[in-house]
Amino acid sequence: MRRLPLLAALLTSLAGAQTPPPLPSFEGQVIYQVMPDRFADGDKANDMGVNRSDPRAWHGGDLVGLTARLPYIQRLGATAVWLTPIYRQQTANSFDTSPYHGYWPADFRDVDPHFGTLADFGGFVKAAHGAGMRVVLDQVINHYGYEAAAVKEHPGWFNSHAQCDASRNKDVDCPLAGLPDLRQSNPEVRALLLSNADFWRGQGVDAFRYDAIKHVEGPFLKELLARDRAAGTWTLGEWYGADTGTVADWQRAGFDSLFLFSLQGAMAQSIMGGQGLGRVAAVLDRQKELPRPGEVALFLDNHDIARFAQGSLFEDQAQARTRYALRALMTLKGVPVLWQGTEIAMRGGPDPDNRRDMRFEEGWTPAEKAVFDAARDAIAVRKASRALSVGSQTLLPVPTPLQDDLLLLTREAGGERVLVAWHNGRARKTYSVRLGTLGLKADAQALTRSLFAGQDAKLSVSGGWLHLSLPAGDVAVFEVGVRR
Ligand SMILES: [Ca+2]
Ligand SMILES: [Ca+2]
Repeated sequence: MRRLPLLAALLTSLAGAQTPPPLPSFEGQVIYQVMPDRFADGDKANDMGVNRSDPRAWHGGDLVGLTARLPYIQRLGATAVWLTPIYRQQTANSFDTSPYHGYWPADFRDVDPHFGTLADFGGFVKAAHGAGMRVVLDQVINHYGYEAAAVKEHPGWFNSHAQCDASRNKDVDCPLAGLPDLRQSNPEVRALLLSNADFWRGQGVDAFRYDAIKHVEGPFLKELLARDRAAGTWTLGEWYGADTGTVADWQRAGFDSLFLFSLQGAMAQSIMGGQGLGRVAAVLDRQKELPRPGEVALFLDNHDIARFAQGSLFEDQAQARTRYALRALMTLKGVPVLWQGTEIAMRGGPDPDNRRDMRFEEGWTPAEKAVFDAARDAIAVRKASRALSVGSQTLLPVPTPLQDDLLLLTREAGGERVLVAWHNGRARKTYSVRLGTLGLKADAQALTRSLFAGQDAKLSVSGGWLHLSLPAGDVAVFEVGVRR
């Protein structure tokens, strides 16, 4: 009788050895981030306590409104939607702020009535999948809301003051912003959180964005990630401020992806702040440290930091540089994530000003429409090119005197090659660089224009030289025959 389980185990391991399941992947996807309360109001009947003139109050957006606006997101070209949390929230305000943002959960297995119902969420998932889009749902695993009933009902689920004081890892065992801090090593908490993931997976969710992983117990996270991976659920961790080394560590620990905050900071300083491109090159140069560089989440801004466009005093300059940054983002290896409104260069300072209500075509200025058109075009160019969407990426050694203003890289997949040029100069300029200096070989190539629409950028190759004519503050992509 004891031999049967052994035989079964042997057969299972043999089957496993034959076909290891592929790792969940979002390479080639473009994610659009939505905060449902601030996106689209499709049902006035659930607008309890809504006050749109108060940036800290509920604004009325909901799942029905989001579902109705899916064609907008699809027209932009995104292939996946990330929703910030939709859980049932604490009903009270804290710090004069309502829980419109979703990060103060009271019940992890229900939808807040402001957003609609679980059936509304099911309707959204069905519509998204019907449009060929994936759904990424925000999961909170570190805390409950301040006023959640569970805090009084299950005090043993939370780290006490004494446990926080005694801890050698305060990031993990002490409250984040004073929020009731879940003790994941408590068996009941562990079981609750693991089954929460199963519950939302059961609603058809394709991927989880895990909030505040810096503050969650590591052994629990690893167990959670192993279960997600086995179920085919892609995982995206938010480690606030993560650089390449942190992303690499957590990819090795089981996350498919983390947000690369260091690239966000470098792009804000270089592109919006007008500083040299050296910071960006320094981040991209570390790509080789990543176990899975194609999965890393790349972004310009999100709901926790000031808007990318806020980096300029002038609206026209902010729009021009956001267009430049959107094009830049679409040339990089990784998974681009666009926060609602960045595609029209929405402005706004730190929370809650960065969460202004989304505006659609009927409310745009011609300049905002132009930014949207450039974003849509850049996404389309990326998706049409295997090299840009999933190809390898090689940073080229630009001569030192040019490094502030010029960043060059190649993307390559199969026989398809493109050369990407980021130009940070304040004026149009022509560059001639020896191919040998860049580590490239090439046959002569007649004048080639950038793949991005409405852009006067040109490349040619002759006599061992690469010639580039680039507009001020912009990114161009060229199909090329150059080889490394
Ligand atoms: Ca509503
Ligand atoms: Ca914690």
